[in-house]
Amino acid sequence: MSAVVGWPEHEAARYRAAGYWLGETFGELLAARAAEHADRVAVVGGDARWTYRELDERAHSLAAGFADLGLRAGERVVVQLPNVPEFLEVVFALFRLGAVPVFALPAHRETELRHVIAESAAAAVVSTDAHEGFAAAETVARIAAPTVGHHVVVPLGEGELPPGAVPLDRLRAPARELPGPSAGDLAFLQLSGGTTGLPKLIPRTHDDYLYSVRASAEICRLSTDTVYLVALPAAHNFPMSSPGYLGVLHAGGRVVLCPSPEAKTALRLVERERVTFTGVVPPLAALWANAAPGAGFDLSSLEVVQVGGARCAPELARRIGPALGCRVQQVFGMAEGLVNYTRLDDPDDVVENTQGRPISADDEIRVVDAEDNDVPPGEVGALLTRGPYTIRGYYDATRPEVAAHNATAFTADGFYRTGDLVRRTPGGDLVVSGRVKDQINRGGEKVAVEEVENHLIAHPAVLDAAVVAMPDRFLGERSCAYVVPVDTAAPPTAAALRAFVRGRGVAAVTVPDRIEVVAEFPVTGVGKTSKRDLRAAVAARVREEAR
Ligand code: OOB
Repeated sequence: MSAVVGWPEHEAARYRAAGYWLGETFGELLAARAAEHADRVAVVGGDARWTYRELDERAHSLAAGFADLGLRAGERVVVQLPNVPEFLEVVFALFRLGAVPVFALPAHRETELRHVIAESAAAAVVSTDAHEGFAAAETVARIAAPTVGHHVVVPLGEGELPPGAVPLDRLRAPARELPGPSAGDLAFLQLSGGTTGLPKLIPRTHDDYLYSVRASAEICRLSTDTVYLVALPAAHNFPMSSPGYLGVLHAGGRVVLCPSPEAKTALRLVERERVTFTGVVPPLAALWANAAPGAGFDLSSLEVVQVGGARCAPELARRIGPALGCRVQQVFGMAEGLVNYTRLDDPDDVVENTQGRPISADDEIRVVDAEDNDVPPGEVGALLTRGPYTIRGYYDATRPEVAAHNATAFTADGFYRTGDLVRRTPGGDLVVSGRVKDQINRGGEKVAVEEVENHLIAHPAVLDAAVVAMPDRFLGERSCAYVVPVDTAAPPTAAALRAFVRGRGVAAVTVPDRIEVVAEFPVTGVGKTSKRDLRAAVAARVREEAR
């Protein structure tokens, strides 16, 4: 067993023969684009505007610097950077060297950083001095495991440099030829996006990932005219490759890094840079759609706004287009691989009510029951998938606990158990209806969480709703709905919301047992609503009240 579980050779051969795996590395891709589009602007961020040539030269120079530091191909490097241009420079330098970035999110703190450093046995960490009030460099210096030989810092002027840390600028060296990786090698480790528990490491190769990037760029019709706003953290799979900034660089377009996803900051950049394309999570889409009409920004350049990463209620999907003056595309993906898109020429009904269909004709999809038998067409079941860019195992499979997890997270014939409940429409589109274990068991009566959320979001005063289980002495669990109002100054009352849901002619179990109106939801690193935190919050409230 090796650290990375690869595809069986006959499947790999099939993916090469089909033209999915082209044998190209990230470094080669950037070099090719730099040759084609040398003087076009590739990256805009902060005060920087780098052309393709500049980005390529910076990556070459930094790759030499990392090599001089003693970093070698195959070694893992935890990278925790916010949306600054140096993110791209660092990552492409590591790709070029064949060192393996491990993408921590800017929102990660000591617990998560410790975890990813240990799980990846990182040889180096690239961090900021400090960001978002988090003393990143100091924390890294304190927790760095014995394996971590190097700490490189991108100073944002917000904190101190610990002794031994090397500022990025000191690393740059004259560019030189480096052996570099092969396309079949491990390119990076992405983190799983669960809303429960610590992230797992997802090994992606140049070959498999670049296939998803090229195919996504085509589905999304990217071109040299595309101006893409990276509104979500650049370390996340969605803005990275669906089609993300890698898709945009592949197409020769322009990447604009947004320092914060907050509506004013993002929409101002859309106006200033004439952004054409971006991707957001549903809570952000709701905030932008709400803010845009009154904000006075010229959003006329905007062609497509993607929404994905978590379930987008049909009501929200309907609102985004008119509010932002753009087309909407739903994206249902996972860092483990499979990505589904509604297509840009799909009818409104499909765009609003489904999460689209896979990238590839060779993405195998199964919808199964608890015994792994296929459910009848159109019925809800657990989604299993296998294909040319979906992993066959988490990293590092030589470790017994990872191998044990792999044995349950994948079927014996290599399908990844996504944990998502879906149904397939006659047109072949997937509709995500929840997580395998995400239902409330109200004394035996099952409450479909997403159904309750849909009813609440249909109320005109509700911006977003998240329903979780709360412990109950009699029933085991009851439902608690957290609601964010459109106008925090004039929130709807719990009684009004309950009456509204009841008025929609639903079973009594569908009416939330408890409703909490809050200004905003706790979020995960990428901005998905953290149901784990909501569950913990209501459980604490219930305990308090019982005393
Ligand atoms: C994306 O990737 P991850 O790894 O952060 O999270 C994957 C999980 C999926 O298994 C699913 O549970 C959920 O996030 N999810 C969605 C969704 N998109 C992701 N659930 C419902 N509707 C959607 N549209 O989140 C990700 C990766 C690439 C592209 C887009 C999202």
